[in-house]
Formats: sequence, C-alpha cells, structure tokens
Amino acid sequence: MLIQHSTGRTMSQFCHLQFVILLSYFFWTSRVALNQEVHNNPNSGPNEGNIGYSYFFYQQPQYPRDCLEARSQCSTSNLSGVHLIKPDGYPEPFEVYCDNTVDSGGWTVIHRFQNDSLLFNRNWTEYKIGFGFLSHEFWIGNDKLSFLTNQNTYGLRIDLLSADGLSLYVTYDKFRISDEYGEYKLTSVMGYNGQKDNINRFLCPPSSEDAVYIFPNCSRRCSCTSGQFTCDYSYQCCSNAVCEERKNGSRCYCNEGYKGDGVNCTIDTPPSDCQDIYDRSRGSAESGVYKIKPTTWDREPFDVYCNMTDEGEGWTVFQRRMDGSQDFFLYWSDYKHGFGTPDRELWLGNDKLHSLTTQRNYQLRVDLVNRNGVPYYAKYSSFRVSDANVKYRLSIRGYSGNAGNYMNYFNGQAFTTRDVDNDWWRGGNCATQRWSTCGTSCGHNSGWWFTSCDYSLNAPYGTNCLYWFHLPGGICNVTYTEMKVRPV
Ligand SMILES: *[C@@H]1O[C@H](CO)[C@@H](O)[C@H](O)[C@H]1NC(C)=O
Ligand SMILES: *[C@@H]1O[C@H](CO)[C@@H](O)[C@H](O)[C@H]1NC(C)=O
Ligand SMILES: *[C@@H]1O[C@H](CO)[C@@H](O)[C@H](O)[C@H]1NC(C)=O
Ligand SMILES: *[C@@H]1O[C@H](CO)[C@@H](O)[C@H](O)[C@H]1NC(C)=O
Ligand SMILES: *[C@@H]1O[C@H](CO)[C@@H](O)[C@H](O)[C@H]1NC(C)=O
Ligand SMILES: *[C@@H]1O[C@H](CO)[C@@H](O)[C@H](O)[C@H]1NC(C)=O
Ligand SMILES: *[C@@H]1O[C@H](CO)[C@@H](O)[C@H](O)[C@H]1NC(C)=O
Ligand SMILES: *[C@@H]1O[C@H](CO)[C@@H](O)[C@H](O)[C@H]1NC(C)=O
Ligand SMILES: [Ca+2]
Repeated sequence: MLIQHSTGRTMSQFCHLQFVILLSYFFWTSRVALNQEVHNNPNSGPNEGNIGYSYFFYQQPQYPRDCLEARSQCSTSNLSGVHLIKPDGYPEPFEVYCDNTVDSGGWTVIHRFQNDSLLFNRNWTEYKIGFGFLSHEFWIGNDKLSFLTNQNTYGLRIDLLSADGLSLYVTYDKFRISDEYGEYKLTSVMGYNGQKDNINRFLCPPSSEDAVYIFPNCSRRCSCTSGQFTCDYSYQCCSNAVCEERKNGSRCYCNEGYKGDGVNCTIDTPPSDCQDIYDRSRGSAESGVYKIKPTTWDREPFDVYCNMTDEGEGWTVFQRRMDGSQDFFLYWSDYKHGFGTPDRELWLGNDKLHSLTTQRNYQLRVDLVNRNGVPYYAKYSSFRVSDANVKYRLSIRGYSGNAGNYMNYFNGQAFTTRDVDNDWWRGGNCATQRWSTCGTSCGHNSGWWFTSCDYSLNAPYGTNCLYWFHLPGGICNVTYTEMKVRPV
C-alpha cells in the first residue's frame, strides 16, 4: 500500500530511472515490546528486561516471528537470506527474505522492485496473498504484512538506488497496516527520517522541474522547484470540489458546474457570447459552433456560430444565407425560436437575439457578396432587438462600411412575419407582398423588420429578390449574407 500510494507513485511520476526498493521492518522498540509480552504472559518468569533471559523462561516459539527474532535466536542465521517465520496468529510459517546487512540487521523485506521484471499492477487477491520471488522482485502479501506489523511496533525502511548510483533510504519509526477487514489500511506511518538533500536529488531529477504530485487523500501537494522537493500542506479541496483519483492521479476536482483547480472553484457560467468564448480561450478559439448562454437568457444554453476571423474576433452569427437550403418564408413562432443550422443557413431566433443584444452594447456587421462575387460590408456601432412585448423592435445606428446604409431604414421598426403583420403598409402584410425588381417579379416571402415593404435579407435565395438596396455593382442576386453581433 505504501509503495503504491506514496513512494511508488512519486517515483514513477518523477523518475525515469532504474532503481531498487528494499522495504523492511524492524523492532523499533524491541526491548520494551518484549518486556510487555513477558508481563502479559502468565507462563512467563520474572522479567529482567533482557531478551536472552526472557526467552529462557518464555515458551520458545516454534518459529521466529520476524527476521529480528530469526537473527537473535540463532547466531548462525545472521546472514541475509531466506528464513522461515511465523508471526503471532498467522496459521502457517512462511518464508521471508531477511536483510542483516543494513542498520544492524534484522529487517524483514516486504517488497523489492529491481529491474521491472515483475508486473505490480495486480488485483486485490494477488496483493493479499503476495507474489513474485524472494530472490528478486516480490510483494510479501498484505495478510502476512498485517500479521507481521500488528505483533508489535515496527519501523519501516525504504532503500532506493538510482541508475546513476545514488543510494539512499528513508525510515519511519512506526509502520502498521490493518487486516483485510480493515482493507489493509495504512494505520500508522510516522517518524520520518530521510536524507533530505539526497531525497531531493532522487525525487527531483533535472527532467522533473515543475512536476506535481498530489497525495491520494489530497492532503498535500508536492512539487519539484529548482531541484527541491517541497510540499504544500495547506492544499485542500474547497467545498465545491472532491478529492478523486482520475487519469492524472489524485487531486481536487471542482464539482459539476464549477471550474478551477479544485482548491478554488468558481461557478462555471457558460459563455455569454462569442466574444466571451474568444476571451476565455485567450485568443485561441477558432471559428465554429459553440454553446452560449447570454446573461439574460433563463433557458438552456444554445448553439451559435462564432466567426473568429472576420475583422477581429468574437462575432456571434445570427443570420446567414449561402445556398438556399433553408426555407425563410416561415411564421412568427419560427422567427421567435429560430431555425436552420448554425454553420449553414439560419435565423438564430428573435428571443435569443433580444437576450444577446440586451446584455451589453452590441455592434452589428452585415457581410454581403453580390452576384459577381464581390464582398461588401455594413457595420453599425449600435444594434439591439427589443423583446416580444414590443414585437422585437429594432434599434440600430452608427453606420460605416462600403455596402451602403440600408439597415438604417428599419430603425425603430417592429418585426413582421407572414402570419403577424406589424408593418406600416395599410394595404396588407409586406411579408407576403410581391413586387417587381431587376426585371422580375419577387415575393418578399420572409420575416423582417418591414416598414413599407422594403427589401429583406431573408427573402428567397437564388432569385433577384434577395438584395441590399444600396449595394454597388448591382443590387440583385446577393449570393451570401452574414449578420453578426459583437460587444462594443
Ligand atoms: C554473524 O555471526 C557471527 C558469529 O557469531 C559473527 O562473527 C558475525 O560478526 C555476525 N555478523 C553480523 C553481521 O552480525
Ligand atoms: C531481472 O533480474 C532477475 C534476477 O536478477 C533476472 O532473472 C531477470 O531476467 C531480470 N529481468 C529483466 C527484465 O531484466
Ligand atoms: C486476480 O488475478 C488472479 C491471477 O491473474 C486470478 O486468478 C484471479 O481470478 C483474480 N481475482 C480477481 C478477483 O479478479
Ligand atoms: C492523508 O494522508 C496523509 C499521509 O498519508 C496523512 O498524514 C493524513 O492524515 C491524511 N489525511 C486525511 C484527512 O486522511
Ligand atoms: C495530465 O497532466 C498534464 C500535466 O499537468 C496535462 O498536460 C494533461 O493535460 C493532464 N491530462 C489529463 C487527462 O488531465
Ligand atoms: C480564488 O480565485 C480568485 C480569483 O482568481 C481569487 O481572487 C481568490 O483569492 C482565490 N481564493 C483562494 C482561496 O485562493
Ligand atoms: C467570417 O466572416 C467573413 C465575412 O463574412 C467570412 O469571409 C469568413 O469566411 C467568415 N469566417 C468563417 C470561419 O466563417
Ligand atoms: C439571379 O439569379 C437567377 C437564378 O440563379 C437567375 O436566373 C437570374 O438571371 C439572376 N438575375 C440577375 C439579374 O443576375
Ligand atoms: Ca400591414
């Protein structure tokens, strides 16, 4: 557990080195521990506080309970190697590797990772039982480890060897894991002693600059800065975040609807328009379809096409004509809710247009291509569409451009569709009215801010009827229109 959760991960995160880990336990307070046992044992003789003496009276266990006992029981077994031990309560004796070379010996090796010859990504049962070979790589098994470390107070020592020959170790004065019922929880790992500078060199090789490691329970965030391994103990998930292990390891993740680093989560409001999307992306967002939710829009976010390339960026497109694939001769409710496809022909919808243009001050840009393929544009420094109560009345002013100031004609006008007549013409509804121009008879056949049956950019495509009154070089047969807004 320890290997995986702290040291192991840290190393795999920071090091691309070959290394050896030697993980062992020893009686940390062996003398005191043994004396206590003598006290508690009704068969024991007088306690002299001496190991040899205690064993003399104490019923000699059949097997040593760990490598320290193995060594002290028999002077010929003080060589490192495989010994049979049987921790208190464990049903069978089993073989362990005893290391008698480091720190006065008596260490029971619980894990060795040497040359990556053994797969350590294993299931619960395998970790429970243990795997590998004592002679090279192995995991002793969590059951054994649990019995071993619960007989007394054990210390932990981790030895590390890097590919460049750096050898170092850390010790913990106390180390214990619970049984399977307690999910082998690491109940105690305390009293860290390390070689600080070497640890830094080991944990922070040159390639690890700015690497970050967050503890599995998100209790601290450690990083390598200028070769120093430092931990921020104040790291903590905020109330709108959870500590979770995902693809990139553990860290605080903001809850749904929030954004941030998990320490500081702010409400993740959808972008209010294409300019907002552009700004949030720090200028990297490309033209395309995005979801926006104007601040005054109380329904679901909706799709819009953002033109990020035309004379700057952040334009929210609300009308486009390009191939006649979309019918524009539609009804009040169609124009109210919108129709078409954002990246092809569309009318965004008057409700949305109202919401969009009332959250801030917006400018309008109309791009047109005439029948000879020549592009023109008209810009208005102020553009706003009022709500349904006033029939989506248009407010527009501040013309500039080369297409001619045609939109000015509709300033202050309410919206009209084939089924709702708000135009000034007393003779009928402009939306269904026919007229003659460019040598053909045309139908307005669209929704628009008609005054007295002037021409609409929503008129039928591919006819003489779709035109912009002032367009130089021939007003008929406009082949492309795009109407878009952007905050001023
Ligand atoms: C192992 O035991 C032998 C014989 O008692 C002794 O000479 C030797 O120093 C011991 N070695 C260690 C590492 O304790
Ligand atoms: C790893 O080391 C063991 C023992 O030294 C050896 O038998 C094995 O072939 C090695 N495996 C690899 C992948 O180097
Ligand atoms: C764990 O892995 C072993 C060996 O691959 C397999 O036999 C066993 O069924 C697995 N157990 C579970 C619970 O997946
Ligand atoms: C998180 O883990 C660290 C180290 O393993 C431990 O010291 C700390 O108490 C744990 N915190 C919580 C809240 O579990
Ligand atoms: C993982 O972290 C790296 C570095 O911090 C980052 O570049 C990458 O996007 C992250 N991947 C995922 C899936 O979060
Ligand atoms: C969270 O982020 C905001 C905005 O960046 C900042 O003003 C605030 O101080 C941060 N709060 C914390 C606890 O870091
Ligand atoms: C943006 O608008 C301009 C003018 O209408 C047009 O030429 C350009 O192709 C548009 N860009 C995209 C990516 O739609
Ligand atoms: C307009 O386009 C239509 C259909 O493509 C064509 O029949 C007509 O001649 C064009 N009119 C002019 C004035 O170019
Ligand atoms: Ca009328």
